[in-house]
Formats: sequence, C-alpha cells, structure tokens
Amino acid sequence: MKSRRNFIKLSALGSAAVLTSSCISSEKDSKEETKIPKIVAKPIVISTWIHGMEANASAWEILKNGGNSLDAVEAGVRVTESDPENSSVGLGGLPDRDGFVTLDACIMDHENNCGAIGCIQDIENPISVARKVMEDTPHVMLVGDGAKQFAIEKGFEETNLLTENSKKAWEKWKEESKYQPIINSENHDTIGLLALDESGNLAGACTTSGMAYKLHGRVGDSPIIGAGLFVDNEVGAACATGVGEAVIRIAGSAIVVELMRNGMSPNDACKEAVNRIINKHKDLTNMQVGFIALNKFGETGGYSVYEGFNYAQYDKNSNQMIDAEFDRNWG
Ligand code: SD4
Repeated sequence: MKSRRNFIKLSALGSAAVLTSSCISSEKDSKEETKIPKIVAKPIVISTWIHGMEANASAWEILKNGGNSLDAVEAGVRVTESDPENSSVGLGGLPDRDGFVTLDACIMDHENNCGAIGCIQDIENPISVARKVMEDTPHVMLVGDGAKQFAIEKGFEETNLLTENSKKAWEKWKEESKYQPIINSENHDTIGLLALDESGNLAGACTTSGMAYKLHGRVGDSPIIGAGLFVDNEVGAACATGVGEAVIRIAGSAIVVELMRNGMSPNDACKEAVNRIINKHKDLTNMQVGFIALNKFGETGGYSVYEGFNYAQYDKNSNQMIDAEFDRNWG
C-alpha cells in the first residue's frame, strides 16, 4: 500500500518533471518517500540483446534531436530487421519447419494506439507495416496473406528473406527434422525496444522471426499487444523475449506494466513476471523468458528465467550493455 501511494505521488511529480526539464532533481519532501528517483532521465532507449546497441543508436539519432518515441522505436528495430546476419529477426531470420521465413511484429504509442503483423512473408520490415496498420486502418492486427497484401498495397517491396546462411541451417536441421522448437541459451534474439522521448512520451516496438523451425502458421508473443509488448504512458512500458507461449500465458508485458503501476520498480516488476512464469510451468527445461521495462522516470530494469539475458541502454551518458538479473543457471 505504501509503495502504491508513493507511486501516485511519483506520478504527479513525474508529469511536472516531464513538462519542465529533462533532468529534474526531486529531493525527498517527506520521510516516507524513500522510493522517489532523484532524476528523470530522458530521453532514454532500451532494447533486448546485443543487437540492441545498433538499434538504440539509430533510435537515439531521433531522440537526441527532440524527435518522438514512436519514430525512434520504429527506426531502431528496422536496423535489426534489415541485418541479414541476425538469424532471429527480419531478413535472414531462420525459417519455419517448411522453409518459410514468417515474421511477427508490433508497435505501440503513448496514446495506446497499436498495430501488429503476424506471420507475414517476404516483407523485410514488418514493424513499418505494423505502424501502417495502426495509422491507416481501424484494426490492430493483420496476419498472413492479408498482411502481405496490405503491405504491398502500401508500397512495401517483396524480398526473399531466406538468406544462404539461414537456408543452410534449415537444410542441416532437416537432416534430423526433430520438431523441437526451443529457446535455449543460443536460440533467442527477438528485439524489443522501448523509448522515452524528451517530451516524456513512451513508445515500444517488438519484432522477430519467432522460434526457428516452428510449425508453419505459428505466431508467438511478439506481435501480441500485452504479451510481447505493452505501453501505458501513465506508467511505463515493457517487452519480452524468449518462449512466446509462456509469455502469452501470463499476458507478460501487460503484467509488468501493471506491477509498475502498483508501485514496483521496473526491475522488480520484471522479476515478478518471471516468477509467475516459473510458478505456472512445471517443466522449465529450455524455458528462457526475459523482460525489460522502462518507467515514466526513465528507470529501467530487466529479469530473466535463466542466466545470459542482457539488454542495451542508451541514455545521455552512454550506450551500454546491462546484464539482466536471473532466477537460475542453465546448468
Ligand atoms: C517467439 N518470443 O516467437 C519470440 C521468440 C524470441 O528471442 O523472443 N526469441 O516466441
């Protein structure tokens, strides 16, 4: 109760801070308010995994010039989508078991507008298609052939997303064709990116080729608003990486945001969501899931089931990798 009260005070403080300056010192004004952050850090951008460094840099170019968080998150993850060396997102993503590269993505802004694309083929930047769904249609999500048709109508070019490397990997997998789409210590790389801009507005984007060698048509958490990504401009934003089915089961990113609304720090909220996943699954073998979160004050956090999850954070001081805390070791 106490922490919830503090968060409400924090919220009032935060909006004042957002309106006046990018760096506000908020001295404790009563003994009770021990949790108040001293600084409102903005702009700031965080994103999952090492490829987040490059994505952040692209987002930062927009944020540092006073650009908005929505443009920043889109520009950021487009870099990862267009990188053929990355085998879990966009071009070069590993295919499903039938050899089709199918992509999932979603985007959300500070007014709860959102757009999503599920299981789209032959389009390099699904995040931008998701943004078009958000801005140019009354819908939130388009999938499969309809999503591709919409993208082409909007001027996106068809691209073969199966690179030589991904094709080779799939052909090698086919030698055994073991249907084991798993997220282990090597196989995970979705990018989720969250930004808070100079005006104090939050946005988020999430994009992936999903689990390698999944069933054709499978859609994970990444394009599902509330699972792979959630943004509430009053509170904060969160996104997920890892086994999508587990994230969907607990409405992962929405839960992280609600926990922050109730007074938790981003780190504690991510930890609590991970604990929920742990408690709801009897078998945690290969069940890697990680969350990152960013609140209205620019505080960040991340937590995962297993060791090895990290995220990139770009703020006024630096662009750096941060190791997330975790519940357990792989071994
Ligand atoms: C999915 N959550 O499709 C994605 C995969 C992922 O890091 O995050 N990999 O289930």
